[in-house]
Amino acid sequence: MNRLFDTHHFRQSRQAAPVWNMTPLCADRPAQPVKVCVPGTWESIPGMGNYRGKCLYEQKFDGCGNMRFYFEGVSFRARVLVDGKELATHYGAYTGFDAIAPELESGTHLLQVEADNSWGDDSALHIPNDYYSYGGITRPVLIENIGDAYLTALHITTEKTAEGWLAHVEITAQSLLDTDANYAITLKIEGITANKIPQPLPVFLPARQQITLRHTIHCCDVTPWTPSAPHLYPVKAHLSNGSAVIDDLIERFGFREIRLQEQHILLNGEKLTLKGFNRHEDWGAFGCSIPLAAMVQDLKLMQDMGCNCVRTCHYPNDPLFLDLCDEMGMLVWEESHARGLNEKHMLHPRFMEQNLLCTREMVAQHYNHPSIFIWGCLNECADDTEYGADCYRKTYQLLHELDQSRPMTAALLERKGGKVYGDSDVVSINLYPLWYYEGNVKQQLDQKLAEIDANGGGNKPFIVSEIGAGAIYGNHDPLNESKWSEEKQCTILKAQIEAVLSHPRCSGIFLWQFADCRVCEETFYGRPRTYNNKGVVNEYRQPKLAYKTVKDLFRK
Ligand code: ADA
Repeated sequence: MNRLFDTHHFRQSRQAAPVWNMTPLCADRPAQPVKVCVPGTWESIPGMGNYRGKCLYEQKFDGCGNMRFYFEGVSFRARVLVDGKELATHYGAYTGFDAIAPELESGTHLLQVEADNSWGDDSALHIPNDYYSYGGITRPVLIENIGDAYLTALHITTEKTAEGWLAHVEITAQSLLDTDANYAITLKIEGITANKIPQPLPVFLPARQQITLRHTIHCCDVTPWTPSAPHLYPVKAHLSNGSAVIDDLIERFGFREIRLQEQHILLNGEKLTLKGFNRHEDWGAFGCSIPLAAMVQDLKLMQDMGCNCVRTCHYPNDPLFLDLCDEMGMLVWEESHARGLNEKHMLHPRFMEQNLLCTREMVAQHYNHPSIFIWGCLNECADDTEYGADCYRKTYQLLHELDQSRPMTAALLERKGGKVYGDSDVVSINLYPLWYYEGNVKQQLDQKLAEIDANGGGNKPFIVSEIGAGAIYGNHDPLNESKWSEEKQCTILKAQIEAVLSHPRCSGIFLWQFADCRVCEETFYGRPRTYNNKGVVNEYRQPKLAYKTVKDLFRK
């Protein structure tokens, strides 16, 4: 399953068989295929816990005609071949991509995927970092039959007007034909009454090209999406060639409006106070390939602690997790991939291309999730240099071009200069008083806010995007004096949360972090267990004492 709802009723779309043959492509490992489960990470396989390199995944499939293969995520470089012919390559673990095999003869064919998580000069975003870049086909794979033309995207933007709700629909169709042809698209939002029954929209598709149509539906009897009543609507599009339906695409969305008013973030006109966590996609035994039931548990634990939001630090998340957030009313800060890149990293010749590609793919693929209330990018990069600030501005600009219905922000490091406070919609700061350095949390917030106000961020909402402290699960110090004890973590978190939530200028807090996560050994030897241990649950979701501290304060 790649989504929590059917995305097609007409198109033949199935998940690839879960067991694949996988062969490590490395001179010092036996080139013997082993059976592995997809989705999954190879680090879960005994003997491959630290493998950094390439593996070849293979499976046979039956097919004929035009076939499409959709990969929700391969970590972190991918090469896709059918019957030995390369069809697609992709960089970046956290966004989906497809490969089309045109006009296959009827019969059994071979699908091969080369996944590669080795560091390299071509990689600007995946570098040794304070989280682990796992290897493998880590998210679901779909195998689909498509015709001569098919629907590639369906985006809904909802707008609240004095007369009621509007749904602005953008739908994209792609031709695989060598000649121009005429088609028609019909659209239907299930569960609403529209003031006009939508008629088929004519679409002329030039040979091998794609066309995007725009259409606005005036909707009556709408139940808006809110965190306490997360009402969702399916929208169905059909593509026909005059006589018959040839493809369909189903998406799901919610009617809701995000607006900024001076220093506040409003959801459907009501002021938001955000209380949530930063969450890495990482789970002890499964790495970044988290089973659905474990995702549900994560959300239930966070909601039990009184959270209304989660930040997908530091990359786009599995759409299944976002679907769950839509259904469970959890607000999401979704972020494009980049963490802690200094100016040298940002000067990498591929950096901007890879950063903007990931940003584009994130917005295109996750546009319809009503739970996503803000886009983030470039966590703690070099916002203090002219060149770095320019990279921020270009990324912000792209986010604005791609989506005018949501604000954007970036989690900036407290101790940096901050040339870009005036450029984002919301100003967000990561700070670690009482953990990395001593001090008074309120005073540090006041100081930072004075600097932000004096540098263009004064009339904007302000979020504490990271704050927290570490503890090793099971390590106790009843005297509450030593770092890494569960008791000390509670003391620090209590002071941090109280200071932030009582500060009149703060729209919210994202604690660092929900669960302990594995880090790369190359640069983070200083982290005990080679884990970032600032979770309030450990990597197996066993609660530390801080779980109750957060719950008491968030639920107060
Ligand atoms: C940062 C960073 C996180 C993590 C955290 C920490 O601010 O954004 O990825 O590294 O600090 O634990 O120090």
